[in-house]
Amino acid sequence: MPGGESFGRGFKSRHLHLVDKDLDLRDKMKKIFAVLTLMLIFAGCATKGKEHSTTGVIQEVRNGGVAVVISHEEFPGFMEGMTMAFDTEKPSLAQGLAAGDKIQFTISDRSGSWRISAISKIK
Ligand SMILES: [Cu+2]
Repeated sequence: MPGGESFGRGFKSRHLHLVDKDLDLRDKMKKIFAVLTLMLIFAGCATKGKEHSTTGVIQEVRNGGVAVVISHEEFPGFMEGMTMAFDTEKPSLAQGLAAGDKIQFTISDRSGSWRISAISKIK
């Protein structure tokens, strides 16, 4: 039937159009995902929340406690485990601490930079 054929063609071309749009959208999503991934890599540490605590091992105490390099466990929902340097709010916080010490510590957001606000030895 002629009517049926034209209905069939119409449906087919409309269907192909939808598939094209899907591919286009998937392509855009891939690009957006790639950009987001790069942003996360460059950001390194996200800045959500005001305080995070975890445990770690001191690798180095720098400048009499101005900064401490810590091999830290994950900050749940904030930062994966890694070795990195943290500034302290005050050098006295790191008093008595040395490389190899196991610690529990807290970092606090101080106008955009994360600093150690509490740190103590654990066994
Ligand atoms: Cu880190």
